[in-house]
Amino acid sequence: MTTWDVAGVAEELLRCEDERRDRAPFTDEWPELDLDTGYTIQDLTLEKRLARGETLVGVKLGLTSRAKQERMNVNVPLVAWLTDAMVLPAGERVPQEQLIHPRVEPEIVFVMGDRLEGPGVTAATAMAAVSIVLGGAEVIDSRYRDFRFTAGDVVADNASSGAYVTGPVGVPPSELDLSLEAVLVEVDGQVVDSATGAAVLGHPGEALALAANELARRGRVIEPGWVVLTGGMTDAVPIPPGSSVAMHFTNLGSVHVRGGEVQPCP
Ligand code: OOG
Ligand code: MG
Repeated sequence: MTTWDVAGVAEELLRCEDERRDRAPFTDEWPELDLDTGYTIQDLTLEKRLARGETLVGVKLGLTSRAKQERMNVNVPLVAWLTDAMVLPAGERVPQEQLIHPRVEPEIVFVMGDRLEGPGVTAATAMAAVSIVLGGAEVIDSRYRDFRFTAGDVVADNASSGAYVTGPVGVPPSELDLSLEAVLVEVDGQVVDSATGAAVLGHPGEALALAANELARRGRVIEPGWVVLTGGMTDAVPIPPGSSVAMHFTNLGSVHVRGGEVQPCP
């Protein structure tokens, strides 16, 4: 008999985050924790983040590329929340003292100009609401040991949110073909992976449309000024203390992420 319920899982996930403690996925004990239940838990954790003073700044997509879906063994794109506490200013080290086992992935990032309300949003209508496009890097940090989870677990865990960095170059969407926008992932000076925007559901605008339509189901809209991370274009790479990762985009500049200071886990 499981003793978990949505409120208990929401609390435990935030406690793990605060204490830098990983754990087994809840579905080991509560297999009924499906996508819908995961979203209910995710919304509860957002309420708790807001109640402790964080501000909602946007949304992130997860598992929008085949590279990510195959690696994480979850075959459905996800939507999760971004708050101001997740902003990592360019040039700052990964806050290792707050994280369990951070990994970094390259993402195409939108800043919204107009409100975007689903359902029925297409990639074209979604892109028309974007003000600027940026290169970015997301530092993900699952609360599940070894990043092992089902779709319900990872949705509940706010899609492994940790921190995100945005790049130095903002371009209006009309000036770029985002399917062809490429990124090279470099770890300590060695290229380890590459992709183009087409890796993200064919075009990152599809991810934005998906987010708007999914949020409509939850009674929410994408607001002007929000940041949208469209999902890792490649598999994520670990960023241990002392390492550095660079994401070099064709037109969106380079985003550098430096590993944190050595911090033994408690
Ligand atoms: C889930 C988070 C996914 C992305 O961009 O695909 C995500 C994970 O990989 O732990 O942020
Ligand atoms: Mg991501």
